[in-house]
Amino acid sequence: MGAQGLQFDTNRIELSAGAPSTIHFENNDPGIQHNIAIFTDSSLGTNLFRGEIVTGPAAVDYRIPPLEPGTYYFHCDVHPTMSGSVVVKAAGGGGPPPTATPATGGGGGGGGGTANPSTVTAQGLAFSTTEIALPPDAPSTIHFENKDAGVSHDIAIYTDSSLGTNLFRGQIITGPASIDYSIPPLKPGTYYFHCDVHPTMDGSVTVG
Ligand SMILES: [Cu+2]
Repeated sequence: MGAQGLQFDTNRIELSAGAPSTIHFENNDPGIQHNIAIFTDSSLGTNLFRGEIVTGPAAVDYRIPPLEPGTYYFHCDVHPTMSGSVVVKAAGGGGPPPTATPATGGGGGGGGGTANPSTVTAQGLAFSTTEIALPPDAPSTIHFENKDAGVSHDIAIYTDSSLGTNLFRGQIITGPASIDYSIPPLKPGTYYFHCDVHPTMDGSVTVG
């Protein structure tokens, strides 16, 4: 994986449980320091791994110790809003995991650490989730809570991380405040969201 433009190129890292693994990390930001640190959760409860900070352009192979199955949190210690989830899957028996199966099942991102995917909180310049699941072809609602006093945030949805086409732009609210965003019907697919004020606060929208 890599970092460029103060963003990671993924907000999801998948590892196998119970065995050491390696993350090849490329920092493509010249003169800027990044790393990957893994924590039990987004409150940074317990640090499970802390990668050496590297100044771009540079690459490093991080050797990750064996982790229990579960969903964890990673960020860049230098830029904590660069963040995402680490999914550690049981090695299990049999064949390879069904990585080719898209998450088309109803309800979307189950099993993760997010209680209700249609509620998103912004706190400490970070969203509470990097994955929002919405129903296909129907209007939906995202309840958005901005808990950052005096700080403005919104949620905007785009076709992809290049911001190709804007699909929804929520009203910017200054915390503490909350709002119900009415999302128009979207086709099944995977989209991108971020805060227009803080574009490194971002994640994916799964419609399906
Ligand atoms: Cu923001």
